Amino acid sequence: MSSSIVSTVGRRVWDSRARPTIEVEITLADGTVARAIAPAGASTGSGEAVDRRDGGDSFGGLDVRHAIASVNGEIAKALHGRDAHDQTGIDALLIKLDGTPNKARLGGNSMIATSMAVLHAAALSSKKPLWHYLAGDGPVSIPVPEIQIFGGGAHAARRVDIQDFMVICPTAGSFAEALDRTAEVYRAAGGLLKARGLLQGVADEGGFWPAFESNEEALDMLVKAIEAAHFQPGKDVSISLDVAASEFGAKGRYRLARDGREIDTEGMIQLLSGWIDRFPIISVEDPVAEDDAAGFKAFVAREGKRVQVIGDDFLVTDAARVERSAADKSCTAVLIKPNQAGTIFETKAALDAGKRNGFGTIVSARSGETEDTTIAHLAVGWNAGQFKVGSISRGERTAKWNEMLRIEAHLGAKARFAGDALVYAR
Ligand code: 2PG
Ligand code: MG
Repeated sequence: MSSSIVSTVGRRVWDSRARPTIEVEITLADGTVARAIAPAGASTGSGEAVDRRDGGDSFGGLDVRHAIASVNGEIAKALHGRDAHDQTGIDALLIKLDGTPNKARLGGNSMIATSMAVLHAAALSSKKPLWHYLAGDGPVSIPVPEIQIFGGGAHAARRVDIQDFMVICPTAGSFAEALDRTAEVYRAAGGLLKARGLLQGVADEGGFWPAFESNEEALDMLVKAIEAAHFQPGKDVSISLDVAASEFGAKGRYRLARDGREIDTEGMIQLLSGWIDRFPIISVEDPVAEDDAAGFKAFVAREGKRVQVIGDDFLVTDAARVERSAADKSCTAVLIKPNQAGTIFETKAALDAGKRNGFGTIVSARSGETEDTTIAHLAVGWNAGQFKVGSISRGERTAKWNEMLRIEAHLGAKARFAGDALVYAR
């Protein structure tokens, strides 16, 4: 068969934090060659597929030689002769081969790079762009981007507690226009920081380094930047937060180092509610820690009509967790990160579970990224409606935004911008 896999090769490449990661290259009988690279998180959920890292001295224990050996050994052997179009069968095979609940044996990193490379090979061999291969001839929408302006939390040495201060423009006419607005806000934010002597470079995902005295000062500054860019906060440009609360909270206690206090779940919810009152926030991710299901429920009950409530560390791109969360109303949206699940099949299952339950679905990059643009295609081909990649600077981020611009341009008049995916605009 022309689309059968004749070789699977793993190699070590580098991510945006100077850490080793895995690229997998698949060759098919028809000569198709396709590649994909595993990303890596920093604020990881405990339920995620785990990366296989070597430990020891080199690169702080983060080397991936063993995981690459698995790709070149048992994975290559198992995939040999398989039809690249049989994604479901190949992913099931990888899961079985690994045999652990959290993918620790082969490594989530080697598995997702392999799974994505197979998907690319199938699309290439069909001579279709990946998004088109996934969507078939059905209608597609271009997702609304949420884009970081200030990076904090684990991505900025915990300089502020909140991890992502982002803007989101559901009222833009197109993806391109949403990026235009964001770039103006980013530029204005840089100008304001410079004027105050606070410009100190960028954090892991390209957002400005948060040299603020409090979390609230960052929100204040974000609104000022939106205004300085001549946009109306809450109308042209709104705010989206990833609190990433598991990074500073557990067992119902939250330590806000920047604000110098420790609060309980109720205090955390009140703090966020106060911000939602005062700032044009329309989306909040991981408002409480991953072990605080009751806190998630309470937050949805209180704020679920005013803001989208996203589970990231809490749902870890896991279909069963999404179903549970829909049943107990603990989220209204799910972040979709392929490497949290470990295979494309499981990633899609989590997205489908979200859609079935009326959740918002946000395809997302990791804080450790590369030039790989697979997620841009997944976001369109799966009609996710929303897309999160970090900031609008640094090449590993712009690679994805720019790929989406190409897809939007290619679709021309058929490109429908999914602004209505965020019904919270207020
Ligand atoms: C997140 C991501 C991206 P990380 O928490 O949503 O911002 O971070 O990849 O470090 O988990
Ligand atoms: Mg997150």
